[in-house]
Amino acid sequence: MLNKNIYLILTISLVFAISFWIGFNVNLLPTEASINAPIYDELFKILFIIGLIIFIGMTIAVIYSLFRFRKRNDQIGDGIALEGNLSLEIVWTIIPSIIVLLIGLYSYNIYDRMGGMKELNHNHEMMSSNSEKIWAGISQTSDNEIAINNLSIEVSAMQFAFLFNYPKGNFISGELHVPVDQKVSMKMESKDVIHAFWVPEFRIKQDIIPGQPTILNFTPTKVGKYPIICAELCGPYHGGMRASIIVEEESDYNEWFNKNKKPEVNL
Ligand SMILES: [Cu+2]
Repeated sequence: MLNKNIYLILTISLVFAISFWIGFNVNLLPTEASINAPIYDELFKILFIIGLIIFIGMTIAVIYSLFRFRKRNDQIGDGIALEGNLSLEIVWTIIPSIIVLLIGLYSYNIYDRMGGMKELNHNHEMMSSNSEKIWAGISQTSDNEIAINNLSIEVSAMQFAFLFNYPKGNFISGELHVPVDQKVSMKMESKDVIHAFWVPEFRIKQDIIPGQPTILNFTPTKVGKYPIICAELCGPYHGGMRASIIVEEESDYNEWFNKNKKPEVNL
């Protein structure tokens, strides 16, 4: 019996050790290209490790049972009838409840750190002219930070494209350009159905809803070109609804911005 317990403890320790090793050494996610990415990846790592512990543990239990409890030659008829095991049922209810509760609290904390719990209807620069209700979004920017740069962008989503309006430059672009290491604030509206703005490398995703503007703020941290993908099934060409975000050095961004800038038309 003692021997058996030692094997059990050893196996469980091994499952934990392997799961933690894989969790910390195998990266399944794309590059981390925004300040949200490392925060999000913390949560993913924890979920991945929990998943690995369950997956490896279950696989070992199934394979062990297949051999250990297989039908022997001298065994005929049915096995013994088992019915109920109160302590086992309590254990397998309490452990998952605790895990789910902790994941819930931790997710809340992660979402809060990403700016998901911030007040949305502050005097956002683009909205100061009308007191329009902002319905949802991820905010991590205060008004002052937005006012000092040109990075208030208006996103229009439609079947099946994204358009980016730069109000300060008075132009519209099909490609989203932003400078690295600066906060970007986007107000997003849909012209038809529900779409979603998703940049996997930034670990951000926000629905774009007709008639209900949403905002999305982010700070890119790595120069490069990343895909913008519509993440809400929005029609037959939903799969082709993609755009690109180009994160560039500030000087390159300014050059691009000034090249596209149109003079203000005073009527
Ligand atoms: Cu779409």
